[in-house]
Amino acid sequence: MPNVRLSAAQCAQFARDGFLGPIDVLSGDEVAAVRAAVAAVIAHLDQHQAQLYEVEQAFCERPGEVVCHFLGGFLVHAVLRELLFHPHITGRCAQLLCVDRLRFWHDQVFAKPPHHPGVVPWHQDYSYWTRTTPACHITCNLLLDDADEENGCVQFVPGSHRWGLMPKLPFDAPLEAIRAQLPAGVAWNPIAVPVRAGQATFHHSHTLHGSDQNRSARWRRATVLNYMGAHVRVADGSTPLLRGVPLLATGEVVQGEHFPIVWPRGIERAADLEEFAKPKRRG
Ligand SMILES: O=C(O)CCC(=O)C(=O)O
Repeated sequence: MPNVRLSAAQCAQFARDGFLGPIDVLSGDEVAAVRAAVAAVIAHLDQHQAQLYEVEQAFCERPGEVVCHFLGGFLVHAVLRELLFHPHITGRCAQLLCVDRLRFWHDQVFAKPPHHPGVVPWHQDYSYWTRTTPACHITCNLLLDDADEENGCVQFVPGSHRWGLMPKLPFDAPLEAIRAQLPAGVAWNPIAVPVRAGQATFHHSHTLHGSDQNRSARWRRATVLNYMGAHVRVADGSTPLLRGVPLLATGEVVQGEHFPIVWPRGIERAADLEEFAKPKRRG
């Protein structure tokens, strides 16, 4: 098992600010493989659409204006499936979330082509995840291209994970839309975090974050891994939590082949990979 322990100072920084990074995660070869996998899925997004959990509707309608965003890349590409279990990601997430057992929730891709006007509006991840409880979730944002302010790197508001839950906004909302919803008296002091390809940031489920448009001639692609404590349950079992996932009852632990335990690396892993390798029709 590689040593993936973060220092006490890094854990304290995450607890104080609600985010941490950049942290080295992937080798050069690994990031090249994930970048190629993401590019392959994007190149045939229309063919993969039925198998993915979701492709952002506003992007499908206005790809020249809205950021390319989809959920469930792990369902269609073996390299993205393997990534869920990467110990440099899962070990750090388990440590920052202070859990012994970490469960995969879902993955996402955010891709901004050169000179693209799309933004990711300021949001809190948990505002999209209230059908699961308790809020014991964490996000790893892994960069596949070098990201900086010019090509729209992610920005975070330090301390905003302590501001309570704000409303969920549409993905194609203006960058600053959440500003009208902030609690009274809070300090709005966003920090842009430049990250190199193969590095990641980690953020708390309530930390406000967003990203501006890509004003550069370079791509800015990120694959995002979302995890939760193994004890997280279904808060609303009225419909499947994600498209194509078996229905789980309200109160049941979120579990099953789509939501494997990823830390410690367990026996669920081999069976899961085999299951997802089988061709399926979804949607
Ligand atoms: O990559 C981005 O621009 C946004 C990412 C994001 O929303 C996330 O990592 O949760």
